[in-house]
Parts: sequence; C-alpha cells; structure tokens
Amino acid sequence: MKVKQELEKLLGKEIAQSSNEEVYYALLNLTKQLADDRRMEETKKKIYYVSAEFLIGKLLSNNMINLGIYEDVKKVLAESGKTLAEIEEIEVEPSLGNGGLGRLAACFLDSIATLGLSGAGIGLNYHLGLFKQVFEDRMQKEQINPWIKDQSWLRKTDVTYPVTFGKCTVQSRLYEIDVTGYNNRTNKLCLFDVETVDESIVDANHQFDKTDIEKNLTLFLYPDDSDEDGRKLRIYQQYFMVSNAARLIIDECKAKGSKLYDLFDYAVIQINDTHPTMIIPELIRLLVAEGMNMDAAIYVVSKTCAYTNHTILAEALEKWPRHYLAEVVPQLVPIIEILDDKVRRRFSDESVAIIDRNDLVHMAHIDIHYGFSVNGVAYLHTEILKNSELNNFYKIYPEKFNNKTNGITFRRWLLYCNELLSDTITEWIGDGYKKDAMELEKLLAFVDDDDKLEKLLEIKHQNKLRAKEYFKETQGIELNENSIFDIQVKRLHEYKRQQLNVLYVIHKYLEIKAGKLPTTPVTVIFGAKAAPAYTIAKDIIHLILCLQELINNDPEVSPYLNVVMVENYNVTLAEKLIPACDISEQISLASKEASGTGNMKFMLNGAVTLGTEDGANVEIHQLVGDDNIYIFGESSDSVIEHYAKADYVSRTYYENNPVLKEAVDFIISDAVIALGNAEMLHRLYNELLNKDWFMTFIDFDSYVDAKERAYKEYEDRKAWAQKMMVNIAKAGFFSSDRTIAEYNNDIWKIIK
Ligand code: TH1
Repeated sequence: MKVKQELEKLLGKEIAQSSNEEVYYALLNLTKQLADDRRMEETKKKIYYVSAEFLIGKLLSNNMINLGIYEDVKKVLAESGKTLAEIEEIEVEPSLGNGGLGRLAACFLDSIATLGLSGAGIGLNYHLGLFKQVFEDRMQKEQINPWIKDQSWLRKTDVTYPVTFGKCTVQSRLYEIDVTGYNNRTNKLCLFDVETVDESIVDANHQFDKTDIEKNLTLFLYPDDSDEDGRKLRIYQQYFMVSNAARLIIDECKAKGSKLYDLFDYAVIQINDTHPTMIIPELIRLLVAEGMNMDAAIYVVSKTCAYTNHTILAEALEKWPRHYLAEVVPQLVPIIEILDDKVRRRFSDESVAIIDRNDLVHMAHIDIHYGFSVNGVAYLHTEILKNSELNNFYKIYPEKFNNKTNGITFRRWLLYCNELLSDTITEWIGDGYKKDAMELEKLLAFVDDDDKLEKLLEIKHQNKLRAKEYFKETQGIELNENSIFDIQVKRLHEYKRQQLNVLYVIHKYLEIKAGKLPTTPVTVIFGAKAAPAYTIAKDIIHLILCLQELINNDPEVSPYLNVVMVENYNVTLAEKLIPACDISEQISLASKEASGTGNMKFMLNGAVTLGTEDGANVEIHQLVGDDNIYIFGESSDSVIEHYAKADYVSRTYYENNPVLKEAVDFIISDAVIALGNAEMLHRLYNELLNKDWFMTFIDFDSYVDAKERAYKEYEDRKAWAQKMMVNIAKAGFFSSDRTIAEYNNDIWKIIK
C-alpha cells in the first residue's frame, strides 16, 4: 500500500498543506479501513471477556503498529515536515478504565487478536468515564472528562436491546471499537450505551441525580458509592452491562447454529472480577425464557462462565444487599435464591453461602459455585486464594482453581513506548522477540559487553530527556535528566503505600538539611489518582504536593532531591514515564497487591524493581535473581499472621525508632503546615500513628536500607546497566501473549 497516496486521497490535498487535525482524522480513517480488511471468519467457539473497565489508551499508533504501517506513516509524515508525536496529540485518550484491572483487559484484547483467537470484549461506553485530576491548592480536584468526539474509533451499530429494571425499561445501543492483533485478525470491543443518556444533568460540582437512570446510566465509571443511591446506580450499570452481553452472546451463538443446550461449545465468558457476575443469573433467566428447564440452564451456564479474582481486599469483594437487587433487578432475585438454596442443600458451611445471614449477596460466591474456573492473577495471589482467602471453596472445588500470572502487551509497552530500545534490541538479536517474547533472553549474552551496556545507559538518558521535554511542555514540570528517576505510578491506595515512599522522601530531606548529601541527585516521581471519596488517599496526595513545593524550592535541597507529582496520570503519561525510569517502586504490603502490571512494564523498559515480595514481584525476583532486584519488607506469611493475631501496633514502631519518628512528625511540622491544610495533614498523621492498617512502619527501616543500597549501586554505572540488561532479558515471561495462551489452553480452549 502506498501510504502517502492513500492519505492524500483521504485529505483531498497534500499532507504538507494539511493541518495536524486533518492528518489525524485521515489516519484514523485509513487505519479503520485497514482494520476492517483484517476481519476474519469466527470460529465455532468464541471468548467473551466481560469487564467494567477497558483502559485502552490512545489507539492510533498501536493500531498502525499492529497493521504494519507505522514505519511508513512516520516516514511519510517526516517528508511533509510533520511528526507522529504532534499528530497523536490530537487524539484523546478514552476514559473507560481506572487502573490495572482495566489496562489488563486492554492488553488481553490485543493478545487475543494477536494469537488469532476469535474473541470480543464487552463493556460499557461511559461518556465521562473516570474523572480528570487537576491540582488546586495542592489538592486533588476532580473534573469531568468528556472524551467522545464526533469522529472517533467508536462505530455505532444497529444492535439494540430493551433492558428492563424494576422501575423502568431502557433501550440500549451497541458501539464497537475494532481491535486488530499484531499482524493478525481484527476482533471487537463491544461497548453498550443507553440511548437516553444526558451529559447535561451533571452540574458544575459534578453532582447529578443518581436516581435518574435513563439519563445517568452510562455517564460515569464507578459512580460514588458512599450513599445508597450511588450503590444502586452501580447495580443498574452492572445489570445493564451483563444483560446486553448475555443477549449479544446468545444471538451470536444462535446465528452460528447453537441450540443453547450446547452454548458452551460456542461461547466462553470470562468474568473480570465480580462486576459482571450478574451475567450468571441473567443467562439462566434468559435460557429459561427460551424454554429450557432451570436445572439444564444452570448446568449450561456453569459450563460457559469462568471467573478471575483480582484482589483479596475485603472492601473490593462485592456484597449487595438483597433488597437492593429486589428493587433494581427483581427478575434476578428468585434465580439467585435458587442458586443459594442449591448451595445450602449441598454444603452446611455458612461461609460458602451465596446469600448470607445478613441478607447480603456475595457476588464472588456465585462465580465460584456456578463457574467452571476460578483463577488468580499471580502465583502468590493464587496460593493465598487457595490456602486462606478462598480455602473453604478450594476444599470443595480444587479442580476449578488455577493461576494465570498477568501480562502486558509488548506492542504498546515496548515497541511503541520505547522505540529507541526496541530498535536497538532488534539490531542486537533480530526481531523474533516481537512474536516470541522469550527470545529477549538472547540479550543475556551481552551482560558483559561494555558497548552494549553503554548503549542501554544512553537510551535511558535519551528517554529521560524525552520525558523532561514532554512534562515541561504539558505540565510546566522541570525534570533533572541527570538524576535518578525513582518512580511510583499507580492508583493511590493505602495498601500500595505511597505513604511509605513519602516517609523516605521526608527522611532524605531531613538528612540533606543536616548536611548529609547524596552523591547522585534523585527525583522521586509520583503519579496517582485517588477515588473522590477516599479521604486518606487525598490527604496523601496533599502531603506529596506540599513536599514538592517545599523541597523543590529549597536551594539547599533541590540540587540533590526533587519530588514531582504528575497531574492526571493515565496511559499516555505512563508511556512517557516508564521508559525513563531507573527505579520502579512496587512497595505494596506483602499479600495485598494481587499482581501488579506496572512492575512488568518497568522491568521490560530496563528499570530495576524496588519492591516487596508481593504479587508478580515474587516472579520477577525469581526470574532476575537477588542481584537484579531490591527486595525488602515483611513476608506475606508474616503479614497474614499479624492480621490474624491483630498484634500490629504502629505506635510501638514510632516510639522505638527515632528516625521514623522524626519523619512522621515532620508531616505536622510548621514547615509543612505552612504550605498545606492542617486538618488534612493531622488526619493523615493520626491515621499512621493510630492505625496504619497497611503496616508502613513495620517496613520503614528495611525500605530505607533497600533504597539506599539501590542509590549506591546506581553509581556503578556498568553494574547498573548489567541489572538493566538482565531485567529486559527476563521480561519475556510477562508478555500477555503468554498469559492469553495459558487462558486458552487451560480455560477457553478456542480452536483456531
Ligand atoms: C487490580 C489489582 O489490584 C492488581 O494487583 C492487578 O494487577 C490488576 O487488578 C489486574 O489483575 C484490581 N483492580 C481492581 C479494581 C476494582 C476492584 C478490584 C480490583 S483488583 C474496582
């Protein structure tokens, strides 16, 4: 294909004579046409990945890479005096996800298509999605984030279904986004919307009538659930998602010849955490409506659905009061009661019941009893599910439990975001690694090759410069490219322990003030959104922003230490930050981070992990060995024991550790209070001292030690480059192509 001619045909003029916006839309249309050409016949069985989130990021470059026109387009644009980077600025990032769960779903869609599997994602087309984060008075403020433009990747279809709730019926509409695999087929992401949605009901303070379902149903991802109407709205959304999904799946299977008794030969439904769990009773309801008897319907659905658990945090395990369901989706309640009744007849153990004594419906329990597979998302996480969290279920159904360690798509997280590195790797070992990521291990041959190690350092420096330029231009941030980039980017949550990193920053600041100067300057970079109703998380952001102000403006300290919190961290910013990172902070309290996927992205881009033995860090550690990772902190066994004994008292650590005490006290020092909000800072201080539910204090000393060791070893540039090389070489295991191949072999069994 002649890219230039095709583009100019679409533009109706020369590229050089066109605006960036015109070029963007021409590329959008060209890419859509090419993706359409890659549509292939569907196999008998198809995987439906149902998820409340799909954090897909910008799609233009990714699609062009997968379609094989990326290099040509770059060249053609350059000949006309344009860069792809400036064209890409026109694209808005879809706001359909919030964190790792949604990004995982996006990586999986890429890999499903790349492996040539017939599959689709099914979710919702949130108009305002997740909020946009801005900082005002050193605090997070939420703004609405409209992202849908007239022309976009979304394609409106003729598919609509009436969806009936207790109090009303709404008409749905299916929109689709094409997902093209790397040199492979085009699948679809199916996003349902409601025809009557109305963005204008949201007022200047982002408040809206939570009961006006016809107008608000697909406005926001995870609407505030701190009141009852908000919680009910989440149920409305979930049912709307799964009722549409169930009908789409039944229609597609029927069209392929399914008689519904054999639905499991045509469809496998992967339930991404419990948000889509109601698809189980909904499918049963629909099959019964088609004339199947209840027991047959339950049998068929149980052989069609598989469940992925992504967390053991109690607050994330959904339990809905039965009366909420009775109000929102009365048609499901009798079915859920039958499901519960069958469980109660078989098992006397109250802990595996679906409807508990308090009339709460345990969504995960529906999935486990009435799905054929239950998987965790990293080795340690699955072990914890089997041996403690879900042990009572494991004893009943050992055969259902399996592990699928998460992965990331290397197209976006290496080829696209770090072209310098991927081009260099190609030069060194050929491009086989692009299809078989395990070939990255060939890089191990170069751990003693001085020129190649030097080259890795040079690439890292270039990526720091690129990040510097980007953040200067877009956020007015000054990054020092000659400093260590020590980065923690992820949702803000106490279990992820940004507060531990903050305590280190304070400690370092105080040391520098006292005259103990670091050899190499350090920039500690944060990026994180806090849930709007999560008070302590917002207090932590406030503290970081106060420290940023204090430290960066202190001429004694800022030559050695800088703190930067980037605004509105999202996929686009991740693509700039990750390639520039030296130290990847993965410091969750052991046992709490099911997997993490940022950890994998950083490793692949040559950062060294500083982390606890948690989630997929455990597997990273095993792959790279002790010398190429910095591990610290309590083991997950010991943490679980502390919780069981309820014997952790943070104040004891504070009182016995003067260094820790000094750092904690600084949170409410005059210097910080002068810049911030005393109430917020005191609240955070008290939380740490009196609760510290995620045990930051217990790990403080070992964290400081590990970090100091990492900074020290960074100074031996060759030794550091060797660590980078090993990390990149060993990252192949974390390709989502591997993960998806495992899902297919063990769970889905889609035959190509
Ligand atoms: C995340 C997990 O916290 C993370 O460890 C994991 O890598 C990722 O899922 C992908 O498996 C989760 N995100 C959410 C979001 C909600 C509820 C539960 C989880 S678990 C809203």
